[in-house]
Amino acid sequence: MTELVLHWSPLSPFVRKVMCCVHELGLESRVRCMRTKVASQVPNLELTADNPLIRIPTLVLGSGQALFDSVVICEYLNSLSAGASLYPGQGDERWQALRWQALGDGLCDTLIAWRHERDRSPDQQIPALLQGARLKVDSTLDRLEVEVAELEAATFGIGHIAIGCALGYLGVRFNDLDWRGQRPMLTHWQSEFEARSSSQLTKPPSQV
Ligand SMILES: N[C@@H](CCC(=O)N[C@@H](CS)C(=O)NCC(=O)O)C(=O)O
Repeated sequence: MTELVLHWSPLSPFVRKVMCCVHELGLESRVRCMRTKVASQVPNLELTADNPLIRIPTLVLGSGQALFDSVVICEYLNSLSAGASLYPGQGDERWQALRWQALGDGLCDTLIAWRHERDRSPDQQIPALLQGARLKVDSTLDRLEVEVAELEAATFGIGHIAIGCALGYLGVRFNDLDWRGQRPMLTHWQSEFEARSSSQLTKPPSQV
């Protein structure tokens, strides 16, 4: 079978999302991870040929064509699986799964933007951006706390993976943020997510 090459990095929550799908779908033997460094301020020009956006995850197929972003890659991987599926076929369940995926991915986007702003020297930071990011992260976590019962009732899939990886990224880059205190149900849900084998196998190394 043709080998798929994944441009990979250990701390990227979007790469982790793809790798969780790989493990959930039993596709480990088909995917080879290639360590690829990216940074928004130092574009990795070698990646341009596979992805003009110069981002990871990027998945190079046997044909040489490369797929991006994580949304497309995860659905492609799902299409390779003969048995398991991470996507409900149709109706409300499908839209809810895709909505949860958007919520998890959007949370990661906001956290990454927040981190970039936070890492600038204090005299260059824009307070409104920092406050806006905090507000969006808090409101997303509050909404997830309300939706935990629904998450638990739904068949595990792409939405759960996206949200679990976003919460994991909080632990990697925002350890100082006490998000768990007021959100006991989401805290419990995350510990169950982290106990899954796909989650254990993709756990990011502690903050570097
Ligand atoms: N929407 C994209 C987001 C991917 C993304 O933001 N990747 C980050 C790493 S976590 C990246 O490549 N950043 C480099 C850059 O933006 O220049 C996805 O779902 O894959």
